[in-house]
Amino acid sequence: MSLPKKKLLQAYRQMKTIREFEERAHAEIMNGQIAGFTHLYTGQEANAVGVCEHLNDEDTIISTHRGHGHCIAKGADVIGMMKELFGSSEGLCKGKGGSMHVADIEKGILGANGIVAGGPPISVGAALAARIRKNKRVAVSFSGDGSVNQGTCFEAMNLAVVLNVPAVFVIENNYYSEHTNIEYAVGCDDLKTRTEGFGFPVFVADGADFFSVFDAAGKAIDHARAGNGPAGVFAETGRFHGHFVGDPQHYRADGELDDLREHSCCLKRFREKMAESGEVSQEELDSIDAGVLALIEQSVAEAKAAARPTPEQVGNDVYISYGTG
Ligand SMILES: Cc1ncc(C[n+]2csc(CCOP(=O)(O)OP(=O)(O)O)c2C)c(N)n1
Ligand SMILES: [Mg+2]
Repeated sequence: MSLPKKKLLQAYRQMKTIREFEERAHAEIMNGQIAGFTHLYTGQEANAVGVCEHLNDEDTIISTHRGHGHCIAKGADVIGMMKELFGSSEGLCKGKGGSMHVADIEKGILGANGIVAGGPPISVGAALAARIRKNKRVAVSFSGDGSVNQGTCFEAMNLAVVLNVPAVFVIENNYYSEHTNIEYAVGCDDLKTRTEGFGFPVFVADGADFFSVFDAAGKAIDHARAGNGPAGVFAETGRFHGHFVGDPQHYRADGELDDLREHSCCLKRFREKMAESGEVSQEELDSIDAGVLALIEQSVAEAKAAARPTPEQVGNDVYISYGTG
């Protein structure tokens, strides 16, 4: 598949930004600088970017507890996000969201979501709004292999077909729900066919390969945007950290993490493809790396210096007033 060079550079920059954001967030959490419960997306970057590169600001995404990557890929401001993780009142959600509730409505980011399979029903609502308004928007939900056993996921998929709405269900199979392997937790070993049983097409991707996800997501999103109803993307990928930061990961096989980082790294794969095709030089990618590292450094410096919420602000932006009229 050939893509304009600008698009290739953008895709690599986005994946690298997510990787460095996550690795730095990990370091800052371990240093005690970031409080709260955090789930890192490292290793799964190609999924978020391969999907979001097809979307515009008006399209919506709804994310998961592992949501930083989805938000960055959809265009969330990286400095605002780092401030949010640091609990600053200058953060994207004024410090009230934190890692698991980053949102930016202007960018179509309806929010990360701590409820497993809480996203798919919300995306069906957003897709229904798009269908009624005839605005050609699509509503994407990201969710994991653990979400596909939840009733809310089944109900959302069925309703999306019944209502014929432009919802795209992106399922990221990283083989684990918390510490439980998919082999144990999912009774059916063909999730693509099981999901297609709801009545919409599902496109399978190699979740460590940007081009594979971009291709599958393009087909699903085109299908939904054209008014043909929902579609799905099923991508297999590995997470390079534990379920949450601090997870000792005793459930992993010996060498599993090294193997993932060696053979399932989307950045390495992207570089290898570019070396083969010659479309982008390694030096150009090195220069993106340097720019991303500088941005992440700046985001942490600004987040550390940024204002913290005052006691007076505790109740602000918590409730919406609909007025009395
Ligand atoms: C409804 C609900 N049940 C249980 C949990 C606890 N929980 C948090 S993450 C998680 C596993 C999710 O696995 P998966 O959907 O595969 O996403 P991943 O963590 O692998 O990204 C569980 C069970 C929850 N947050 N919400
Ligand atoms: Mg999982």
